[in-house]
Amino acid sequence: MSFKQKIGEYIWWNGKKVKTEEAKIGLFTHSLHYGLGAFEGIRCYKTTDNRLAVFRLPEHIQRLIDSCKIAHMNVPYSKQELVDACVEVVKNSGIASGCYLRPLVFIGEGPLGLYPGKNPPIEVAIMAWEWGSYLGNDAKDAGAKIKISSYSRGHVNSTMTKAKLSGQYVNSILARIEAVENGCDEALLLDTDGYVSEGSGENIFIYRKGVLKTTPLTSVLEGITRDSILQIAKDFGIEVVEERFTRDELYCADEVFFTGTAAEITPIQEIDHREIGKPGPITKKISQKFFDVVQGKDSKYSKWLTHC
Ligand code: PPE
Repeated sequence: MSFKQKIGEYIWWNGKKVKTEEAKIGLFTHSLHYGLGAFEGIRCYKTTDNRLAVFRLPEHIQRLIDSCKIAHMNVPYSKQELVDACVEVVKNSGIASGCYLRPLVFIGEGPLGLYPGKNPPIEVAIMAWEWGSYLGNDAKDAGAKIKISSYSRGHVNSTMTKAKLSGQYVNSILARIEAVENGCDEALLLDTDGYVSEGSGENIFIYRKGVLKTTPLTSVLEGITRDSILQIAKDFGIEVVEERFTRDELYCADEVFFTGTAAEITPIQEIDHREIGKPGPITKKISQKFFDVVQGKDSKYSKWLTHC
């Protein structure tokens, strides 16, 4: 394996501590062929008191369990066991500066064919690695350049929006490739009715006429960062609404930003060659608070941190 980022030394695999470089799967792994698998992305931060804390860990594990239920995958571990396993992976990772955790539930080796059978072999692995700025440092500081994708977010009867399923990310990957090959940092997908949906791996917020707006949950992943930002904004007394909006409203917004575990808060400076501008005051205020919260600087939100 050759990675640019630092990879955690051990993974957790079906209840066991395994050296990352020794963890291998076979070519008959069902999920590798058909994409029925579920995953999470969770960040662990170094806090001001020099400890490590995982951000909203129980909420991420609950979403993983929900994803697996939607996908007919019976996870043979309890929520608490998976929470404990994530903490163990952080401790065994050898990464002291904070890391990204990737729990993955998939169907292991067995007979191929679309019907996975009544009791397919369910595998659970949790990996860790260091993940810097998702869309690059320039995008994080000055703002990302994005484009509306020619690909739509799947219809709600084809994309299970409450599930973070591996196969659903083909749509995101195609959109991301298209955006990058057109000189942008990220894609923004519309839903099948033509309304703004989400980025390939992020939820979106706009600030316009004194109101902070994000899309309703119908066509998007129920982002945990999205939920955190809604709570932080409400606590600041900012008016927030969750409603559908169109791409032209986006062009006219005063501020636009993405939220996501990997993307954290990424300001957006340009959409389809229309300038939004440098990160604005609301984006900065919310972003500052978010980074204070994840580093344990604001005790009001300490319930969101699981110390390792
Ligand atoms: N929408 C999508 C499609 C999505 O993949 C993510 C997370 C979000 C919204 C934001 O959700 P949350 O992380 O709970 O705030 N995308 C994950 C995977 C990124 C990847 O490239 O891999 C992530 O940010 O961890």
